[in-house]
Amino acid sequence: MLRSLFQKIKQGIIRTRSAFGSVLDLIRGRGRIDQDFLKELEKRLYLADIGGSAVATIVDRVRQAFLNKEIDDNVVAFVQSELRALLDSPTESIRYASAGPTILLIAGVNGSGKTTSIAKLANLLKKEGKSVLVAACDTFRAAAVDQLTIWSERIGCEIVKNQMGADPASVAHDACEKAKARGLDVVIVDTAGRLHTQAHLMREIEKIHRVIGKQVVNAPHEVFLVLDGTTGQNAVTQAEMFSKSVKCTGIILSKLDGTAKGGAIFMIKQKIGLPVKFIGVGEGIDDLEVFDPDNFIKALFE
Ligand SMILES: Nc1nc2c(ncn2[C@@H]2O[C@H](COP(=O)(O)OP(=O)(O)OP(=O)(O)O)[C@@H](O)[C@H]2O)c(=O)[nH]1
Ligand SMILES: [Mg+2]
Repeated sequence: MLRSLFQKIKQGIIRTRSAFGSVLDLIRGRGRIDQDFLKELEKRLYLADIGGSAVATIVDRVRQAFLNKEIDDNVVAFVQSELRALLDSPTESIRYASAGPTILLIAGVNGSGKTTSIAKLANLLKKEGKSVLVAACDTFRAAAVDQLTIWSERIGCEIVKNQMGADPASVAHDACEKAKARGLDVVIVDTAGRLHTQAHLMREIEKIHRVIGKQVVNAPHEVFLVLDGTTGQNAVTQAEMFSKSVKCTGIILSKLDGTAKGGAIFMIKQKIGLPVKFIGVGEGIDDLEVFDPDNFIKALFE
């Protein structure tokens, strides 16, 4: 089971792995740690999209460790542990309510992968034996409600929805009511894509947040920002902007399967300080993984 999960992550980040493979090739093929080697290391780490400041830190540390004779043959292990240090220690993937339903609010820009990630997450939680309700609070487009309806039927989870154009906060309200009345475990709230510059839409999500908070104590228990992994550094900028309006508690990094820019995961922690909780590695219902930093690093270099 564990092994197959690891294989899946490896497969899911195959293009990012090739970017890191070039770092590995360099280290394995090196003569000695000299100026040329450090320059080339810097270049290849940079191309792996881990971000300028992280690259500088790592290259400095390798230089220093070599001068102090802390490393010799174990450069790969050293670089790996430096990369690992840039990520969080593993946390609970979801902070659950101590009593009553746990409410997860999902936010992000247009097309980042919110609805698909919600379906995958609902599926994952359902497999763990939890009762899940999804709330179709993207009432902006009829197709958005349809998309979530189809997923909910496929997964076999509850859905609360209304017509297109209905007040998203009222859908969120009804979803919380239903979850309380029925004793459901988790509510996942879908929202329309928005940019932080769209003030009215930001006010709308703040309202959803407020209404949920009135319905359920301490809710929403998590606000996950869905970032499109294929956008690399842009994802970081997006997150910085977004968190100015809505207080997010974690990141779902989607579409890692389609990109060589998965190194951006290192920047997210440094620049935004939010933990990556889940990674999306495909369009299928099972293509969401709890983000495990140790496995991620291992997969990058294997
Ligand atoms: N390859 C791949 N595709 C993904 C992943 N997650 C989402 N997608 C695709 O990205 C596209 C957009 O996904 P949605 O879930 O509709 O995105 P959204 O954020 O809900 O979009 P809006 O509601 O329009 O803002 C779809 O074609 C998904 O199949 C992933 O992890 N890997
Ligand atoms: Mg959507």
